[in-house]
Amino acid sequence: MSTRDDVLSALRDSGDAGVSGQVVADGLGISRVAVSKHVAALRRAGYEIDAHAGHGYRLIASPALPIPTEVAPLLHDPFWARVEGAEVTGSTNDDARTLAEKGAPEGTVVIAARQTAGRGRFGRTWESPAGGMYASVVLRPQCALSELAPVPLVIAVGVADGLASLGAQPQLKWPNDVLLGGRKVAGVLLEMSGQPDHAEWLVAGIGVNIASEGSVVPEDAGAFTAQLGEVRPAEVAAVILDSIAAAYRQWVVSGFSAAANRFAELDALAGSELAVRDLTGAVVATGVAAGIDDAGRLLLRAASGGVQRIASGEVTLRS
Ligand code: BT5
Repeated sequence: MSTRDDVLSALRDSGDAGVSGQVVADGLGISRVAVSKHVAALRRAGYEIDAHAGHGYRLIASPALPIPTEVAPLLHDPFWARVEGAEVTGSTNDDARTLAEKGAPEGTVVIAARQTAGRGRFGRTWESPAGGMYASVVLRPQCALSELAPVPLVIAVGVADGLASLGAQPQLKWPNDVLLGGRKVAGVLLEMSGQPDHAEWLVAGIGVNIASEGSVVPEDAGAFTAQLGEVRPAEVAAVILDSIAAAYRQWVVSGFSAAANRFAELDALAGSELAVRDLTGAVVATGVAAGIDDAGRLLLRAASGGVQRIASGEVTLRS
């Protein structure tokens, strides 16, 4: 926690009674001027804070955004080592990669409520308007790079489980899409570094569209609707992150089978006629989707009855 988080906690803890700048300063071992600078920064970040001579500071309202200061206190899983981020950043994946390269521990998360350079896979754009959840998690599994193939699916299962626990009915589209009402509500971007026999770090980036007061949802995309007063966007983000931690831990401890079973339950493609394309858009395989294998590859049953295992590619339904 940063000093700013500590100042915010002191304001939260004091409730309606408020707390004087001097008491906060003494409690944190900083000057009153430093407290007033942190209060000014919190106001710039959207916190409404009253200041009255005699009463000190009083927290009136918090921003309804999935930003670090709002999400961090709602995370329950001990997996989370450190919560970083800002209201807006270029790409949380870039920020998390920088932290990972500097040695940030597993369980470090960077979160923002808007991105100016959000990325999808293969350099595609991830639209990241205000109010969505944009998070990147540093992972350090003790394994070879070749064992990481199922991880995007594990993370997607975590996102789907989080949405399901909030009452939504998500589906999964191989390899990394989470759908609500047939539309993409979330995507997962995995980036990594290491030697063939040893993964040094992984950064799992997760973008989730959240529809709430003041948020924007990209056209044609799915969105989880967070009603203010019922479930706040910061809570949606915290539930999804905790659920990702649980899915990841299960993979580390027991392997892919639990996530694979869950993937099969939520599989939006099973039984559909598919075309798989490579990056140039050329069709490289067609057939009927028959689930995934124990390495997370898509199984495609051809008209001849043979089954092909697809490790990567873009999948579209054939009309
Ligand atoms: C993904 O790529 O689905 C991975 C998205 C990962 C985004 C997160 S946000 C936090 C972290 N920081 C980053 O910079 N990135 C990660 P892909 O499978 O390549 O899908 C990209 C495609 O999804 C685009 O080409 C669009 O067609 C579509 N798309 C873009 N933005 C979208 C959105 N907000 N909602 C739904 N679909 C979107």
